[in-house]
Amino acid sequence: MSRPVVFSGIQPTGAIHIGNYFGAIKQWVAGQDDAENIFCLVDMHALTVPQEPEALRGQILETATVLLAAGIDPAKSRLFVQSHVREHGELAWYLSCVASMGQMQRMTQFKEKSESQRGEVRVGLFTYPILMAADILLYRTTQVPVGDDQRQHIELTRDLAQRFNATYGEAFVLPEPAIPKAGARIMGLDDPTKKMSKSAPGSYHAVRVLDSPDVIKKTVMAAQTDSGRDVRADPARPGVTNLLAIYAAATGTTIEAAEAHFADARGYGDVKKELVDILVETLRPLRERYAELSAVPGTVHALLAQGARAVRPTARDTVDTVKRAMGAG
Ligand code: AQP
Repeated sequence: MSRPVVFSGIQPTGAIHIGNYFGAIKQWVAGQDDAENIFCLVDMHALTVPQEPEALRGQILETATVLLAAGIDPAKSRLFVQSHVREHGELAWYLSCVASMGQMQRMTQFKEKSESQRGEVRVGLFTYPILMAADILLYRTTQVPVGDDQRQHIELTRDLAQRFNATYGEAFVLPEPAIPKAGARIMGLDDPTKKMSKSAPGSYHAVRVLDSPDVIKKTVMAAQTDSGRDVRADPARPGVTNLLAIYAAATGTTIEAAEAHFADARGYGDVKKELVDILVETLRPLRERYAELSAVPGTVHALLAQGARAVRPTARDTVDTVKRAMGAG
């Protein structure tokens, strides 16, 4: 039996926060021995909304360094930048000649994302799911860990692969969506009704994984909670529920265990203080490793180049198969 091939992407759209870390990166690091893992910094996806070029370049390097510092091991997994492997864009074109407008117009995330765009909406935002399908299909991926918001895109990927295989002959493996193991959904600290997000404004919105202990303290102590004292998870009290979720994620326990732990707390202040200490200690090794990696210029770029070289033959082979099957070239 060959090992599963797992493709995961992350957008270099801002500083990595504890939502990305507990919800995704920690799981990615832990699963490196279970599958053939491909981790892709999807910079071309980031460009579907306006980006400042210098900032984007910096964020690509920072995100890659954070992933390595968090424990993504280039000896076990592939880590590379999407735009370094030109087959992503190439396959996206061929797939866009298979996808129908009707199919694309049914993508609900486009409707949501385009509404939040001030000014004009780019065509790339509309065709984004085709590029995502290309990312996945290039590597004969068998599993894609995704949250609910991405399910429809995996369905589209499967539909495109099926349609292609039926029309032109077997070229693609059909991927399955995989529910990430206990991936906590962390909410914004300034507004616990909204998902913690890299691109959300406000310095008190998120704890970023590279924040200093001092900044972590300020951010957590300022977290929005209600006026109660009872430390219990409750949909009517999203602030304290979020603090408990972060505590559970950081300590590797459940929300119920977190509630039991804080049963004698004198109020939310106690929870916040303990959470500060735990987050500072949990993130300390990552911060230290980040500083080590950054101290040797060129290290991360070299690892990213190595990752791109390692995945490229498979990507090229897939695109050549597709071109041949369609009669191009
Ligand atoms: N708040 C969150 N809680 C748990 N998991 C989260 N992830 C993101 N936010 C949370 C997970 O992190 C991985 C990488 O995310 P992404 O860069 O592909 O896109 P995203 O979900 O759009 O992340 P952000 O932080 O919200 O970025 P922006 O602001 O650019 O949209 C994914 O596995 C995601 O589930």
